[in-house]
Amino acid sequence: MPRSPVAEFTIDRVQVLDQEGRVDESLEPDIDDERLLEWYRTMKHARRLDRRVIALQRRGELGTYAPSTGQEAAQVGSTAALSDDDWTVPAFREHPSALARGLSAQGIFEYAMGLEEGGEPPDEVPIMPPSIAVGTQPLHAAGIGWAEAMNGSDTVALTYFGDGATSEGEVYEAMNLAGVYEAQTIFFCQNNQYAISTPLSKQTRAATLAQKAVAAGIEPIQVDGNDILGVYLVTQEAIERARRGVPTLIEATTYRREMHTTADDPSVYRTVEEEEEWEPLDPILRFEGYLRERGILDDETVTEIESDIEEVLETDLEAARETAANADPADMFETAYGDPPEYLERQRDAFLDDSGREVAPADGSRRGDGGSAAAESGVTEDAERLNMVEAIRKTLGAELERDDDVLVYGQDVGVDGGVFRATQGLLDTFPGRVHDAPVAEAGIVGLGVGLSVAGYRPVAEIQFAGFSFQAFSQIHQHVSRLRSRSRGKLTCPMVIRAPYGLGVKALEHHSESYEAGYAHVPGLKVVIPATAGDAAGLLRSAIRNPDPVLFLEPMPLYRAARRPVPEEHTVPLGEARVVAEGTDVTVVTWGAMVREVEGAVDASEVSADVIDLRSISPMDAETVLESVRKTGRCVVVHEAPRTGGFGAEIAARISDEAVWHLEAPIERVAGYDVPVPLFGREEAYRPDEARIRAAIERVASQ
Ligand SMILES: Cc1ncc(C[n+]2csc(CCOP(=O)(O)OP(=O)(O)O)c2C)c(N)n1
Repeated sequence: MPRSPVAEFTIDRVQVLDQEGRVDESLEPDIDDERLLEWYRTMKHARRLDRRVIALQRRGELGTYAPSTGQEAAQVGSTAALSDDDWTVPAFREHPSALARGLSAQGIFEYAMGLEEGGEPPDEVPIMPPSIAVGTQPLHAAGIGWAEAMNGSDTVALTYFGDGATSEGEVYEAMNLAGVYEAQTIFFCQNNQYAISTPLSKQTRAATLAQKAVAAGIEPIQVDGNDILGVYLVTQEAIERARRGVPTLIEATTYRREMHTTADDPSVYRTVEEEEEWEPLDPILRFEGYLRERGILDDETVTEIESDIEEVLETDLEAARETAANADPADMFETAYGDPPEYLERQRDAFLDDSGREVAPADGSRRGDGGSAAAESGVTEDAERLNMVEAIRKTLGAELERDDDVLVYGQDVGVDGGVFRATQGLLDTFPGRVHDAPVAEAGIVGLGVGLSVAGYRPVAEIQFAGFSFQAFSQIHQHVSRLRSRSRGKLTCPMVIRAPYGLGVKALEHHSESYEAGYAHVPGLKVVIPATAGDAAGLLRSAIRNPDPVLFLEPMPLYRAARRPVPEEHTVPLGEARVVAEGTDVTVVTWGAMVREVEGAVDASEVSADVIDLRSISPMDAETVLESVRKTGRCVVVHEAPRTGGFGAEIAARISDEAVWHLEAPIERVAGYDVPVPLFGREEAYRPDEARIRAAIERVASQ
């Protein structure tokens, strides 16, 4: 039998109410009249909300809005199947679902007014704020569903996304990861036939979207998405399966009857005839037919419901207008961080006093105590001596021990102990809390958002920092912004560890140093230890920090000399370390370059302050500035390409606040502006002692 089928699949489609609103009694769910009327009311509410928002948008009062007209059954039917504790993880068109969860339209109006207030989830409803980046939020539902599975709870997470989103890799990653981790997650795809102007036929060659579940090994089902009873039924079944650790992809076929958003004109890409074909299939019409047939709806009730909705919408709109009238622009500073950098406070002060200039006090009074010559503050010689990788491993173990919410996961971190052995042995000591992950960086980071929301403190490993780019969307769009998006209600205190930098002669993409790019992501903190003690101290602080932290581990230092690392050692984020004190020049650096700089300074006759920045974001500008005010000279050394590197930011800060103290131009010793070469030319690219020494001597001699 040289060739035989190894897998076969079928996709079922469910319809309970046919196109005329006739019910298939064998499938009809048992729902009481009051509840059915409530669903109807919510659908009408959402429909009317669309009309109201579109009118207000046309008048210029509201901004861009994505209507849900035509998709009410898909959303209300699925949300109705959830319990109060279950999560919904929406995209941006899920107004009927939000109303079905008991949210008022006030938030929807506010969001359309461009106010974060509208995305702030109410305390009592487990719902994520809107997610605008297509296809990115299913990973969060996978993370929540995984967390709930680990908690042994019955809670599930249901995420909404569109047909277009199924073309995004992150949606596949989400389904695949949910399958692997037996996450209690339901993936609800509203196939409304279009992604803006792109019809389904141009989105995929697949005959159904439901079958995309098959590749991920989760359950597929298709339902007539304009049939609220069918949607309710399949969602109920999916919830039951999810509670047993079997995720489902539901494809609800429907039609977006309005424009994509208020900025869109559908007449450009579809015909009126096509729109008219869908008219009789409208979900509200069909449900109304069923309710009338059942004898629980008549013209009078419809009128009553409609006028009640008008009243409620008016009240909600007024409340939203009031929010807008009282919205404080300075609010944007309040929720970017749980533990904000002090310079953000100065930016806020400058914003508030309209001076437009944020200046630190010249006496350096805001300086942290990191700027002391006690090279590794708190490190005593009698502490256990560890190299960096041992220090990281030990700290991870200690934090797993200390806090049950800490969870370690990533590629090969379990049995293998990580490719650098940073997690070796942890799986044995903490079974169930150390997890191998599939090769899916966006997935690994995106899961962390869901895990965080569900109460965990995820410590994820990206195998090499050069592959963090695969996760950049999640880091930039969600990890760093969840706190501000939800106005502090939901946070993502995750740590993303990644081996980083040049020096181990690895393959392409294994040696990048993109700290400047990550420092450019507000809401995210970026740290780079240069010693074993700092690795332990910074990692411990990072895990306990309320904000997400990217923790970059210089590979050539992993197995450098063992240094004393005290138990329970912590190093505050945002404080530089003064490695050596001198008088003539300030050298600022971090990571593996610290060692090179020390060598260069030792080899030269120049008396230098050597500052290991340790935290790239927030950076300890005061320690740098104070030193430059003393020496009048500065050299910045980093591996990353010179242009746009973090050295430019340091030079700018010196220009802002200490330029009159300078006696020579600032020099940057950096990688060249070329892609990091393969290791055959790595030595030529990487700043070495000779280049650094020459720069220090040049600057010192001016
Ligand atoms: C990652 C990303 N790419 C592009 C966009 C711009 N965009 C907004 S909505 C949309 C189409 C989404 O289609 P679909 O997933 O079918 O959802 P629908 O809008 O139909 O609800 C696009 C391309 C975006 N928001 N995010």
